[in-house]
Amino acid sequence: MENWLLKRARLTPNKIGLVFENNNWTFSELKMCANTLLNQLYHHKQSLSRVAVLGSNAADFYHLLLALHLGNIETIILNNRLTAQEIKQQTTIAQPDLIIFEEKFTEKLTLSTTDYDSLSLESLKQINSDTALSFSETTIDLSQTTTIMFTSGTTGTPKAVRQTYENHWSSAIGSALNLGLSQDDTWLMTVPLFHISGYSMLIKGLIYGQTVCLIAKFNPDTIINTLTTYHVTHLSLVPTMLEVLLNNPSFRRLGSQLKCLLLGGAALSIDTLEHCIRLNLPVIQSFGMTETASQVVALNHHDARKKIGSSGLPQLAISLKIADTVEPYSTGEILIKGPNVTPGYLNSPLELTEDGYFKTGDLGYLDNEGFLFVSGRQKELIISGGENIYPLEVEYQLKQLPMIKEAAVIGEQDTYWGERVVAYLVVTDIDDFNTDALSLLSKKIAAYKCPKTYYLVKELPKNAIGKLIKRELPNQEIIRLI
Ligand code: S0N
Ligand code: AMP
Ligand code: MG
Ligand code: MG
Ligand code: MG
Repeated sequence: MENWLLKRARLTPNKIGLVFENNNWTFSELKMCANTLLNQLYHHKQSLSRVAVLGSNAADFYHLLLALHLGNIETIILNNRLTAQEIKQQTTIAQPDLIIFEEKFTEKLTLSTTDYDSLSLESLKQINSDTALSFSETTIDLSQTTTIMFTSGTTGTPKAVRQTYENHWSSAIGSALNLGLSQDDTWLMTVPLFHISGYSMLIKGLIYGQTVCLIAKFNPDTIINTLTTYHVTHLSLVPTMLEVLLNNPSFRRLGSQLKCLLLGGAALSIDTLEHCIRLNLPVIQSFGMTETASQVVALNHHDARKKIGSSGLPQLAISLKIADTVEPYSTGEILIKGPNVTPGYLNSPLELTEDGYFKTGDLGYLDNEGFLFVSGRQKELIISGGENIYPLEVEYQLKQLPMIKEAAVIGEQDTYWGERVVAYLVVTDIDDFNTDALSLLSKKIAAYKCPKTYYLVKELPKNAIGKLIKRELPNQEIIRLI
């Protein structure tokens, strides 16, 4: 297959491919930007097979991702909310040949600079590349890994998910078959480019030939302005973003003009769904993961009323079943097989059933018509505002802090975040406990992982053999609240 950017620039050169802050780029211009950057990159280093990038939702970073796609260079896309320590851990796992970062993130690389060749995007753009280095016109081998994204691991060590061209291709085609496709569709991107929720839109832009309106930071006013100025038809959101937008009267009015409000990354509350249906908002609830290159199950908005709470039907190429049951309404682990599923992690084996299904770690059931209802999780995971947090990682870091003897972290239901991270702590001296120590945590782990509330307790609930019983934590007597 021909490289998607090259092919797209040939098919629809004059169509707008990207809009960002009052500027726009046709697909032909996007190809030129990517070509220039790739040339500059090769002037910096001749041989590159894997590059890590740390950037934000901005045109230059979008161009960089396209350049790496054009050069067929495996791209590790780092979450820019992580701390220097977490980035160090991930680069150690993924071993890039080079790290390219936006200058505003320089301090996040202080721990990695000595180990890796790194270059800011700003200085990359300054490299004199008058002499064009020839790089062969790339064709795509579908089985090849093109992107790597980290997802939280149950053991506290993040897992590096490999995403092949085939994963992205199947995801884009499967999604189009479900959601429909028209030449005039315009997708607004306010989810991060570093998550598959955002990056999958960049890929869809190339494959479908659609315009992507990129937004630097989630903000209702910017979203509303963009919706009106650019005739946006599609908008991807996590539930927290939808909650914010629903409080805005202009959005409640404008949203019904959209074709698709794609919701993913976490469960949406039934109340919110019903509210959307009353407002005639075209909400499409979906289920997907980094490991499946975005949504693999989606609920058509025509079925939304009939199947309230369901994530919908699997895409055409996706086989989905519930572990250990064939009975409808029987709950078990959600198992998935199909071309969207990652071939594996860089640093740990992919958990598959004997018949080759990917074990999602999520719980759910199918109704009598095969609609999926996600009902919980087997894996110990908290999802706050669409970001994943593994309690073990937070507990480990808390226990490293002075005066903390024991720590247990759980998610509490929250109307805004979906789940909010809270910690129960046993400290050495409750009266003298210095809360300043807790602020050290945000140097270790991303701020979104840090507990929003701390409960100081005398002891943690344990069973006879000393194992923590997390479900009993909310019943513990709270001595002090921070
Ligand atoms: C919800 C967001 C936008 C909140 O961020 P915001 O408002 O920009 O916050 P800041 O101003 O940066 O910070 C303010 C304070 O809030 C804390 N904070 C920020 N985010 C969180 C969070 N998630 N949880 C808890 N706290 C948070 C900051 O730390 C700061 O605190 P202080 O002041 O103490 O420093 C933002 O979180 C966001 O962008 N979330 C979305 C992430 C996302 O896209 N997740 C999806 C991941 N999953 C997938 O990609 C697979 C599914 C999928 O593909 C998909 C998903 C959605 C839609 C479509 C699809 C698809 O299938 O295509
Ligand atoms: P990530 O690894 O960041 O891509 O997050 C994927 C996880 O988000 C899944 O394994 C689920 O736990 C959760 N998730 C995604 N979609 C839904 C949904 N519709 N309902 C409930 N949880 C979801
Ligand atoms: Mg550096
Ligand atoms: Mg995950
Ligand atoms: Mg985020």
